[in-house]
Amino acid sequence: MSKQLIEFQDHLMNSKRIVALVGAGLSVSSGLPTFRGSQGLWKNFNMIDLATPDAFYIDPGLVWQFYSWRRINALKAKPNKGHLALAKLSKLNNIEFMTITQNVDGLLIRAGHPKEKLHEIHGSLFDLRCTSFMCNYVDHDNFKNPLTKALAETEFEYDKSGRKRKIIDESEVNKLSPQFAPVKQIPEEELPQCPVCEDGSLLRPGVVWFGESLPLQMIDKIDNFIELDKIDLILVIGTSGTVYPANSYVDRIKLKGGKVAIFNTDIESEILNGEEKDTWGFQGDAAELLPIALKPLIGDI
Ligand code: BJW
Repeated sequence: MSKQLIEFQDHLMNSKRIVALVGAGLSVSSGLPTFRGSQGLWKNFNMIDLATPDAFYIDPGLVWQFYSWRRINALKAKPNKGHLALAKLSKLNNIEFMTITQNVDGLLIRAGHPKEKLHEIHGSLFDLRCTSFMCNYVDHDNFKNPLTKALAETEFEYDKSGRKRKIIDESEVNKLSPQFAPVKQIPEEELPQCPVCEDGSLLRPGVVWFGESLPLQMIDKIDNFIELDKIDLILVIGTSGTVYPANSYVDRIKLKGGKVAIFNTDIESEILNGEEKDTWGFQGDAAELLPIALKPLIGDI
């Protein structure tokens, strides 16, 4: 057992208040891609570019096909051992615990993580919201597939003449010519519509895009938990830490004397060498690392 793991587990056993901050890396071994880096591609598009209000405004049909594909993949995926380890940690009675997840895939809930200790700060793939400013219609936990007839078959490619071709392997996408039309055009009336608005406004995925506000009540709950008393430990799992406000929690907790444990396939060498104060780094697949690191508290998975 490494010196870092021994030190971490010693601190873990003595921690009374713990926060887990989760990102896309936790769901990689369940088969879901991350946003940044070589994995973050859907057909010919960069996933980050599609997860924006501008992209939806310009071409809601394209963005709905992207989210439809994500919904199908998330439903097909199974929670991995990392999700299960975290869910088990969240159910211990002798610690105060909260998970802040940036993931919208619902896998932690499906792993048995109690909803009241889980904060999905970027929303959920399975919530749909009305786009009308005047309407606050939200459809929670909608697992229907396809959402409309036009959104069926997001696994197909369409060429310029409208012929479809099934992609067998996602790696094929990179071999397509730049001219290849990657998705079909869908008129707005064939996309999910609000059942409440009389003019049938568009529904949109219930996720938080760049420049949009996070759910304020949820952010308040997180702030209260962090400010109430010192957090002994924050587990930073599979996130690049590039997005605010998620990335601010680590420094806030550290400033108040909390320690940090990072689980990621890509970790700076200073952290791995134990040169960063109050920070441990565990490099590899979070799904494999978490059950090992948390074992003294949660036992076997
Ligand atoms: C593994 C692994 C394995 C791989 N095991 N690890 C300047 C201009 C405009 C805006 C801003 C600005 N400066 C700051 C802002 C704010 C902006 C922001 O942060 N921008 C930065 C990019 C600069 N933030 C916002 O706009 C947010 N809103 C906001 O701040 O409103 C104000 C407000 C705050 C608080 C209260 C009220 C109001 C909104 C941000 C919304 C982000 N949305 C997205 C899309 C969500 C929907 C969807 O899923 O489609 O969220 S973008 C995308 O990034 C997604 C993710 O949740 C998020 C974080 O990504 P994550 O999870 O870290 O994934 P990756 O791919 O980046 O990293 C994966 C990691 O896993 C890597 O490190 C790998 O190494 C690792 N890994 N395999 C372990 N097996």
